[in-house]
Amino acid sequence: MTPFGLLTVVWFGNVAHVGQIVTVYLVQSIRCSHSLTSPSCLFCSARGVPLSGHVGFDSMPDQLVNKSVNHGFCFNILCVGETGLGKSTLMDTLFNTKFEGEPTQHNQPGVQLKSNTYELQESNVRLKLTVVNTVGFGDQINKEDSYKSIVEFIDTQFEAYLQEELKIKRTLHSYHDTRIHACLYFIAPTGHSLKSLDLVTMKKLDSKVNIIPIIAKSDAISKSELTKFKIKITSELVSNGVQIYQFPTDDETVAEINSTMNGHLPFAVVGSTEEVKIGNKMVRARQYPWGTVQVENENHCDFVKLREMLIRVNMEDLREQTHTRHYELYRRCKLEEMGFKDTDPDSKPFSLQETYEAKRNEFMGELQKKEEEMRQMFVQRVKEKEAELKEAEKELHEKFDRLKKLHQDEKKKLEDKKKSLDDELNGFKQKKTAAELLQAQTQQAGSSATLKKDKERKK
Ligand SMILES: Nc1nc2c(ncn2[C@@H]2O[C@H](COP(=O)(O)OP(=O)(O)OP(=O)(O)O)[C@@H](O)[C@H]2O)c(=O)[nH]1
Ligand SMILES: [Mg+2]
Repeated sequence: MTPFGLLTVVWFGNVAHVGQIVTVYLVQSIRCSHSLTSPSCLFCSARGVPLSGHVGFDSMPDQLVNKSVNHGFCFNILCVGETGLGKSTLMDTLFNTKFEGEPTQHNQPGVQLKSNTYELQESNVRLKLTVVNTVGFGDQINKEDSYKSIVEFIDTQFEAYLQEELKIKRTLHSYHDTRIHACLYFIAPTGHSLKSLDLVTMKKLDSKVNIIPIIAKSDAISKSELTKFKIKITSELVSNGVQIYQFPTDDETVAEINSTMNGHLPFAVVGSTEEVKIGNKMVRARQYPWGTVQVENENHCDFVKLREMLIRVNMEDLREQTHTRHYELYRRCKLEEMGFKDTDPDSKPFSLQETYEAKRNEFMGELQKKEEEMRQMFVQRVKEKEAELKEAEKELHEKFDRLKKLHQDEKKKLEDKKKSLDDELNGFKQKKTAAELLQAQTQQAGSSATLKKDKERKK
């Protein structure tokens, strides 16, 4: 236990946020519970030294506030809701300005996300506000995939932040953080129940973003219907396991107002940029033939509650929740997907170096396995080709032998024929010679007989 027994701790939040979100979250008193010094206890092991005078580190909160004010803040709101539900009007009303934006046509082929960033300044505080709109949401006949582009958009912003974090040279202090801090989900003032599209979309988004459901154009519902509608929506969200953002109640300065406001969700809002004179004051209102709805009158709608909760009380918590809950989940899943882990199978701490080496070994092992497989496949192919070639060679040899034999037979036949023809020719030649001899003898006999006859005649 520290000599003081009581230690005041100023909690700054996540280190990755320092320089970016630098607000003092909590000044809390922590009492160390160990009666004897425990070496593992941070507070027991820290040696307490009594100060004999004012040193000045109690100005740390002021230093942080000054630094963050100089740096400025950023806040990103995603407005999800069907076309024409009053998203742009509500944004204009919330920030008391006129953001540009044209009404959307109902003939969009799919849902697109359109983002606009504005630099706002109030007193000496600068706010970089990004408003993202879901263009064409709920306009398609088949709305099955409507949530996909929203989920993709949110993940893309997380991925961009993760990539920045993983860089060797990080510039997170000047990085424009585009992660969505609050999702205003606009519910149509049907007075019935939530549409399937609303339930599916909210369910898909609840682990990625802080959802604040609001009933849009709530001047269209009567007071008694509105109470029932709110109860119905809340019970449907609970029964479908949709986690909406709860205003935090752990900080006692805002615990009471936040817990009361949690009971008012979903806020029933009315938006208008039109100013009407009520009494001697100009107020923002919507005028109808039967009366006027004042936007900032808490008896008329919950607009003021929404503004209080979203901008004045919980803006920082929304930013913190985005970083510590939603981004952390995305980051964890992504790193696990990439093979990083904090502990080994025996639950022993596993350093980044070890993870890298394990991953490298795994990769090298896989590479070797692939190489071996390829080698085996190559050998197999060569063997197959060799066998094919041998078979072809054998067939060729057989064909050659067959042809050779055929040729020899043919040759023998021809030789036999030649021999018989030669014999025939010889026989013919002998016969011819004999015939010629006979003919010569006959002629000789004939001429000697003629000569004898001529001699006898002369005689
Ligand atoms: N009754 C009523 N009408 C409203 C309210 N807010 C806005 N409107 C009207 O609804 C119409 C559409 O408002 P927008 O703010 O353009 O709606 P949006 O959701 O931005 O529309 P897209 O951007 O086209 O999707 C306008 O005529 C607004 O005056 C409201 O709270 N109550
Ligand atoms: Mg709009």
